[in-house]
Parts: sequence; C-alpha cells; structure tokens
Amino acid sequence: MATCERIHQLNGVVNSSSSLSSKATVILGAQWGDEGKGKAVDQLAAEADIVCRCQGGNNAGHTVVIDGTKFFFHLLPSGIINSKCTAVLELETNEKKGLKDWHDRLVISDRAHIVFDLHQQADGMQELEKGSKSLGTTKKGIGPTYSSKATRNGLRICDLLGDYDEFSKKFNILVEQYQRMFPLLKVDVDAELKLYKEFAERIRPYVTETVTFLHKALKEGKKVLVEGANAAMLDIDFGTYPYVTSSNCSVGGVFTGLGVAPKSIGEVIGVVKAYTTRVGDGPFPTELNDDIGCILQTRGHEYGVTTKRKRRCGWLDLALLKFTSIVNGYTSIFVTKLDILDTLSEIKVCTGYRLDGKKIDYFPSHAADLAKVEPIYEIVEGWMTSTEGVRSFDKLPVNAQKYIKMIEKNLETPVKWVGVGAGRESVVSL
Ligand code: 2SA
Ligand code: GDP
Ligand code: MG
Repeated sequence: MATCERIHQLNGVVNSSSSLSSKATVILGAQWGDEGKGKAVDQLAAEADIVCRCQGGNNAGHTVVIDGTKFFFHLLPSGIINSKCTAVLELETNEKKGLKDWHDRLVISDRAHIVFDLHQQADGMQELEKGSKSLGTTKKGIGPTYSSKATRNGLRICDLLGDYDEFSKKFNILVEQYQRMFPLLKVDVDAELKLYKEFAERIRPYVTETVTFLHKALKEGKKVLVEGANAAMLDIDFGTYPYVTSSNCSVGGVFTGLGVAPKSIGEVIGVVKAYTTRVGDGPFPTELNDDIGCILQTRGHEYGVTTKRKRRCGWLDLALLKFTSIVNGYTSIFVTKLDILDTLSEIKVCTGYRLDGKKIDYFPSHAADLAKVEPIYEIVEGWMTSTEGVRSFDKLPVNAQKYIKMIEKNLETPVKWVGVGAGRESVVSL
C-alpha cells in the first residue's frame, strides 16, 4: 500500500539505522486550519501504532471520508479510525464519540487540562463583550481553559482522579474566580461536582502518564504519528495575534504537549490546502470577496466542522507558507484540495507582500500591518480538467503539475502527496 511504503520511506530518508526508526512523524496545518489534516493523518495512520493529539481541544474539526461515510473528529485523534492505532488524547471534555472498540485504544494524558462548562460560558461572554472586535472563536472554552492553565488554577485529569475533596475545593476556587470576572456566569457547583465524579470513573481506565508511555513506545520502535490541530497561523505566538487560538499549533506544541524531546521527532509534514481559507476574524491578505471566492467556498464545501460557519476563501499564499515553513521546518508537504481548482481558467498565487509600497522579506507580526499588506501575485494558467480520478503525478494535467512544482520550489520542500478528492482513495503520491 502506498501509505505503508511512504512511512517506511519517511523513516528511511532520515534514519539509516534501525535505532533511529523510532522517531515520531508530525502532521501540522500550514495555513489557518482545515487544510485536510484529518485526511493526511488517515493516509499515514495505516502504518502507525500510536496517534497523538498534542494541543487544542474540541475547537478542532478533522474530517476523514471512507467509502462515502464522513467521520468528524474534534477531540479524538482521527487516527483512531485505524483499528491498529492507539490514540493519545491531550484535552478531555465530556464529548463522546461512538467509534467501535475505541475503548481499548484510547489513552488520556493525566496532565491534560479539563475544559469546564464555565470556560465555555466565559468564552461566549468574552466574545460578546468584544462586540465588533470579537475574535470569532468556536466558543468551546479553549481560551479560558488555557488562561486557567497559565494562571495555575486550572484543573487537570490527575486532579480529577486524585482526592475528590481536594478536586472539589480547587473547583470551588475556580468557580469563585470566574464568578468575580463574569457575574452573570451560572454554575450549579453541586450538580457539576456530582457529574465530574461520574466522569472520573468513566475515564479512569484510559488515563495514563503519557510521557513515559510515549517514551517507551518510541524506544520499542513503535511508529508514532502526531496529529496537529488548528494551524501555524492560529498559533498563539506565531499566528496572526490576537486572531489566533490559545495553543501552540506549530511544532513547539508537540514538545510542550506530549513531552517528547526534539531528537525523537523525525518528519514534519505540512498540510497545505491548494488555496487558502480562514474561519473566524482577522487579517487575510489573499481573501477573495468575489465570485471566485464563492466558487472556492462552494466547490470546496468550506464550512466549519465544529461551528458550521462559512469559511472565508482566497488564493494560495506562498508568503504565508514560507513563514510557517520557517517556524515548523517541514520535511515534506501534503497538498490537499487541488481538485477544487479544476474549473478555474486562471489562478493567482501570492509570492510576496508589499507594505506601505515596499516589498518586505518577512511576515508582519502586527495584525494591523498584515491587514494592509498588498499581495504580489503571479498568475498561472488553470487546467480546466477534472483531477478527481487521477492517481499518479504524470497523469495530472501539465498546469496542475506546474502548480505543485511551484509550491515545492517556493517552499524548498518536496510535495509528497496531493489530495484530489475528499475520499481516502483520492490521493496522488509522488
Ligand atoms: P478558539 O475557539 O479560541 O480556538 O478560536 C480562536 C481562533 O481559532 C480559530 N479556530 C479554527 N480555525 C479553523 N478550524 C477550526 N476548527 C473548526 C473546523 C472550526 C469551525 O474544523 O472547521 O467549525 O468553525 C478552528 N478552531 C479554532 C477560530 O475560528 C478563531 O479564529
Ligand atoms: P482539518 O481540520 O485540517 O482536518 O480539515 P477539515 O476536515 O476541517 O476540512 C477539510 C475538508 O476538506 C474536509 O471536508 C475534507 O473531507 C475535505 N478534503 C480533504 N482533502 C481533500 C481533497 O484533496 N479534495 C477535496 N475535494 N476535499 C478534501
Ligand atoms: Mg478542521
């Protein structure tokens, strides 16, 4: 199977001895999310033993399409769909997924922070307070939960499974703090504590100290795949702050989220949608508020998996990708949704920015600067042919091949897969 060969190749390229075959492969969103990470993970999970999420929460929405059935994953790693994979989860909410036999294959980190209902309420209230300056969050409580973590009064899975009186005391302190900040917040402390006590027993069998678990797995030569959620441009430090999520969704989040050392990371695969989308507020230099934007949105079914919001669409932005490539150090690229461009006679690709009339060689840190950059476009000819049935690179229309080569050249990184449809089978391996 192609995926199987690919995994062996991935390890083979960097690792010439068997002792090095135990490096984790990381899959990261290279733009503003929804690049098709679920699909990329599904391709590579066929040969993985363990698939881990390392940051974020159920704000994420990853899709895998198998034989026409769409599976949506928010918190669970998409790789759990592969019956061979053990899934390692970082953040737990009360969301449940009805996947067959997942019980035997789910591992939850005892260091994971708990997203409480009060965090979700606070997320909604903060967005309301901001009015026209809202961030467009998913209102899943991600920002408030990461704030609690940084304030150091967050509660973790190990608290939940430890002394329940201690957990209850800490929960009360958290509630009091949130009620001071949000007087309208409603929390039925007794009812919630009763509920969390039940949850504690339900999740207890899955909870593990995952740092050692992963360390041992890597030492035993198990194949570990890390499924990044959200994307580099939403990274709290390197994204378009403040229009970002609250986690590190670039490569750093793998280290802080999983506790693996840099030497344990092998390949870093950047998932790049063949055009750009963004859901939520914030600057978007190549956004198209015209018919072409509508075509991309409609043909690409660009709706949020978690919130059902329409995604904003625009041309591929290589200036942005060069920046996320610097931060993440992609060793290869998985291009998705090339087929969505099939009907366009002309395609624009942004290769750089002008700021205040001057070409710049960096990615602006300030959202206000990014909002006013002028994209420099290269116009390329479309291919006006369906690529959906294509399964080998040489069968792609010449202009589509050129498009892929342009991405490779600009990012100085090989494209190893091209998605030409939502289904598991719709992939061209290079
Ligand atoms: P949050 O909720 O605090 O993480 O929101 C902050 C910003 O991060 C964006 N964000 C996302 N962007 C793309 N996809 C995400 N997952 C869902 C999906 C989104 C959805 O797969 O479609 O359903 O709307 C995701 N999660 C967070 C968010 O839009 C804010 O801009
Ligand atoms: P993720 O969050 O990065 O996993 O991406 P989402 O699941 O939020 O959004 C990607 C959407 O594109 C999903 O509906 C996928 O099924 C779909 N998709 C992924 N790759 C391709 C592709 O190559 N072609 C087409 N047409 N759809 C794709
Ligand atoms: Mg998504």
